[in-house]
Amino acid sequence: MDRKTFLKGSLSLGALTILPTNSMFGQSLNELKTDKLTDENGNFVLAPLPYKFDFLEPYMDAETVNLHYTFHHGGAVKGANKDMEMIKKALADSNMETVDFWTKKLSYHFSSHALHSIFWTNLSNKKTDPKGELLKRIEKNFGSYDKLKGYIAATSKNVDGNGWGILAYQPHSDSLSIIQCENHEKLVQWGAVPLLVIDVWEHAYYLKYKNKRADFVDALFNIINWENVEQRLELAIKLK
Ligand code: MN3
Repeated sequence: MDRKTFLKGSLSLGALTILPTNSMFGQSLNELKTDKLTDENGNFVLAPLPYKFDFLEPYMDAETVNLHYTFHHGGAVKGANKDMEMIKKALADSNMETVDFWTKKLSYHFSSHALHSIFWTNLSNKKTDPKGELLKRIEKNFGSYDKLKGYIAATSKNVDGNGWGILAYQPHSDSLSIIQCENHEKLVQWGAVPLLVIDVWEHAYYLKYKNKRADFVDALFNIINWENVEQRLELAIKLK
């Protein structure tokens, strides 16, 4: 297969991430029980936010959620669609240098879309704690829930510039691990399935927390939806 054929084939691959069933977030599920990132034509779509803008108050204020979802996540979706269009056009013109340019942009925009789609469902308006299989694995892989909290909080707070702290399932070792991500697409570990993603871009907290990223990360532990994380883990194990 030459490179052009390969790229054309890969355009239809929506790297879908998983979303659980039987939750309040069920409306964003598609028939594959994945996060809904694309429509039936393969265009990227912004799924409805699974709650109202003020749902996460007071830890995440309504204005931040509105701007974050509408313009940052929404902007990534628009960007990814444009990138895809430009790649198709450049392929049709056999202009591979231009393909490279837009592919890089697509990596950034698509990764933003995928991570934000998980992020919204990872949050809730009530405090939960990990239990069941998730808690068992947290204790096995990190020692305790408190230790995991410390690790993922530090990883998130210490991102250079904008990025994410991520709790992921590693199918190769059947274990949980913590990944630090810069921007949306750097330091990626192929194969890892993100279960919990913590957005530490300034747009996620600056209106309310100003320059206090650490306070924002600590506050997030009041609204993490551990049930969603557990459902994502169960599905990741099943799909292994
Ligand atoms: Mn963000």
